[in-house]
Order: sequence, then structure tokens, then C-alpha cells
Amino acid sequence: MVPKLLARFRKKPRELASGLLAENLPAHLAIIMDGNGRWANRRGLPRFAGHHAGMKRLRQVIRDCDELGIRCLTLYAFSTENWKRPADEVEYLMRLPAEFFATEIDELVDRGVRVRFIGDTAKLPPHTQEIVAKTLERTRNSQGMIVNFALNYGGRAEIIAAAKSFALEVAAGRASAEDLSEERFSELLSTCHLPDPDLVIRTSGELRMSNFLIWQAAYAELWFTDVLWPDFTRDVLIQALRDFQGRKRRFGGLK
Ligand code: V0D
Repeated sequence: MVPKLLARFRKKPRELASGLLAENLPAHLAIIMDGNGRWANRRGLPRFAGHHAGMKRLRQVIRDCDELGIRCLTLYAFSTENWKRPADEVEYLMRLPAEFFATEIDELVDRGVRVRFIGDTAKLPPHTQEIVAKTLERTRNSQGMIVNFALNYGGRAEIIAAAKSFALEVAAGRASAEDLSEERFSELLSTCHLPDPDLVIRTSGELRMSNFLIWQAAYAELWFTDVLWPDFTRDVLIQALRDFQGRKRRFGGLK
């Protein structure tokens, strides 16, 4: 225990085995896990096989992020647009949380991971909502990394919901229009308990935000790769984090 305690007081920047600086990691990393269907197509497999491979990759990425010292990880697992996919594919996706829970929950709890959710989870099938509730319950007291799943999430819908809730406060006489600020508005979003993402990664070559954390990612660094999500290894993650550490962040100012 002693070396660990002393390590806290070291002045020298801590270099992780991967050549990353522990001091300059994104506090919040967000990932658009794209390319699972394409990965399967390329192998002549059905799309669901790609989703399953994507889930296996996600297990490892959560471990890697925890070991590297990422404090908060948000994963775009299902968007409000994904309902337009064939019914059998949606049905398959909605069973992944149960499989993930069955195989991963003990390790997540051991790691001290706290799982959270953003998005309209009330519209998910009841069996999926049950897993959401069980996962929240099992990790409720965890004090480690936050893993935040975006399920049935849309950034514009979230902003509209926040605007409505503020309008209701005004209508009830508890606030006035002049009270609204960026800080106050941020408190009305589903991410109110999280820092803004510092880095957004999107796999599979698409160069868009696709309605993911559009308010919160206003000053995020963006990192895109052609690598398909099931092929996203620890080395690719480290490459993204190295790239992040080489960037000058200005948050709209100059400095
Ligand atoms: C498919 C690649 C884990 C991207 C990852 C319902 C798309 C695998 C979960 C999960 C999905 C959700 C909730 C929970 C635990 C795990 C998940 C969906 C899709 C959509 F409590 N992977 N995963 N959920 N994919």
C-alpha cells in the first residue's frame, strides 16, 4: 500500500506503460461504436454476428479504459434512429444487454465500475428495461470508473426535453427566462452528473456526430478511424489517446 500512497505525491509526470501521460487523459471519453454490420458483411456473416463481436470488443475496451485511468466512458449503443432497422435486428440488439449483464456484471462490480444510462430507456422492451434496472442497482454504490450507456438516445430530443423542463419551471414561477445560462441548461440534461466529453472517437470511417452528445461535445476533440468497431484494439485506443495528448485545446479562446 505504501508505494501507492507515495505515488500520489510524486511531482514528475507519470508516464503509463503505453507512453501516455496519466495527467493528460480525457476525463470523459465518448465512443460511437460503428461498423459492426460492415465487419460481418465482409466476413459473409449475418449482421447480428457483427453486433455480437462488437459487444465482445466492448468488454475489452472497458477493461482497457479502466486500466489506463479513464474516469468516465460513454458508449453510443443504440440511437433513436436505430429503430428503423429491420425488426429482427432490433430484437437481437435488445437482447445484448442481458447477455452482457450475465457475463460482465461481476467483473464490473469487482472493478468498482458504476454503470449509468442516458436516453429514453422507458421506450425499450420491458425485458431490456429490467436489465437496465438490475445493472443500475448492482453498481449503485461503485466508486470507480463511470460507464455510461446511451440507449435510445438522441441529442436533439435531450435538448428539447431540457428546454421543456425549463419552460415548465418558468410557467410555475420558479424561474425566469433571464436565469437561463449554459451552466443551468447543462444541469437539465441527462449528463448533468458527468463532465463534458474531452474526446469523441468514431470508428468505421463515418465523419459525423449523428446526434450524439451534440450539446456536451461542443469543445470535444474528435478522432475518427476507418477501423471497424469489432477490430478496435487496445493499440488503436492508445493511438487515439496519444493523438489527443498531442492536441492544443483552446475551448474557443486563444491562450
Ligand atoms: C451493439 C457494439 C452492450 C455496438 C456494442 C441495446 C452495438 C454491442 C450493451 C449493453 C450493444 C447495454 C446495456 C447494459 C449493458 C450492456 C449493448 C446495445 C447494443 C443496444 F446494461 N453492448 N451493446 N446494448 N452492442
